[in-house]
Amino acid sequence: MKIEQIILREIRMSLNSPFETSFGVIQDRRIVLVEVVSDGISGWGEVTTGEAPSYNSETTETAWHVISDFIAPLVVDKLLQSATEVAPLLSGIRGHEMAKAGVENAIWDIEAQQKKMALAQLLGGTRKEIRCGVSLGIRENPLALVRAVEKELRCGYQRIKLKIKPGKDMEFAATVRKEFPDIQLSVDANSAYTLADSEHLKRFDDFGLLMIEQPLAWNDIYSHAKLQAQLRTALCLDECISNVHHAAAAIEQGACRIINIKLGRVGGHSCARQVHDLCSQHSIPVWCGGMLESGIGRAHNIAMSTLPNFILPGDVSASRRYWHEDIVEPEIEVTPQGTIPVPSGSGLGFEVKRELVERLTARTRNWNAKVAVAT
Ligand code: OSB
Ligand code: MG
Repeated sequence: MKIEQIILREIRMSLNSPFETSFGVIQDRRIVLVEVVSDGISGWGEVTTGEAPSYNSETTETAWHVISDFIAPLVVDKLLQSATEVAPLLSGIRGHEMAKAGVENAIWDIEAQQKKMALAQLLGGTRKEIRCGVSLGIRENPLALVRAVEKELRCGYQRIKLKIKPGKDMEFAATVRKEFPDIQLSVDANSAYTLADSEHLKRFDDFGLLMIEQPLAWNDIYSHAKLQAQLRTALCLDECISNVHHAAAAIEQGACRIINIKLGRVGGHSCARQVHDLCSQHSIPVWCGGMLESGIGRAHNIAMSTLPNFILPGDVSASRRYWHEDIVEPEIEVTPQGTIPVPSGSGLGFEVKRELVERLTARTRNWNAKVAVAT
């Protein structure tokens, strides 16, 4: 496939309600969308950066810069046999995984459409439906959290994850567990603790949690290994894993028993599949994390979650939990059993609502392949 055109757009979307994590409150999203055109086919990718460098080091603005000044010029006009060639092509650009993933994933969408296959099938996915959980932001008090959990359980979600931070942790988890003794429950601290808190964190062992996600620093696998050795509850790494070498180190050191895979954090479908396969070989279950994506990022998450080792329910939930109106149709819906049926149409299996995207667009940039001039 010849990469004929790359169109970068920043869209503005406001979440239905603010989402609070240990690093802050998220409300107004600035999302970079990547459209790549080859042989008249458009493929779409989403850059999953936050607006601030609080989850990892990337931001909407750094992704715009790195795609504009380094990635797009390298990719436009290239003749590729497969989307697997994109990661090696970009390997000279250090880091910036989310920026890279936005572009690589758009090219995966094109390849699937060219082969008239669902993206899930092209990736080697085996599931016809994926299992869904929800991630609940920090609430004012435990009672408000219990009400939120109740609502999600009524919708059928199979696992509830509670965001926590120091001071809004034990009492919240204890109250939810007491109210719902049998549900699959986990907590996510987004790096809000240190090893000095290990006595405190051990108290989570009383709550029968499925996992504790990323309690310690975003780039510190070593300390997670020290903590895991002191806990009965499984640790799950999120922020720490941005490539397959990180996953190998974490597994060998015993830093976690579960890994959350996010397409953006690891740089796209190629790397996500490598991490998936490595975890599979070591009997480490994986699940798909979320970054408050629009429908485009969500559709990529659904495709990835069909790989066989995505055993645990992911943070991939219905469009309506996030947005008044999503940018894909049909919007992503969850069954009363807490699953999403995997679409069978070619590529992502969802249509992008172009008019809506245009209306939400705050800025755009365009790269075109050189046109051959007849002499
Ligand atoms: O750590 O999983 C996380 C949102 C923003 C940044 C980090 C995380 C999250 C979530 C939300 O938990 C998951 C979702 O998209 O619903
Ligand atoms: Mg997380």
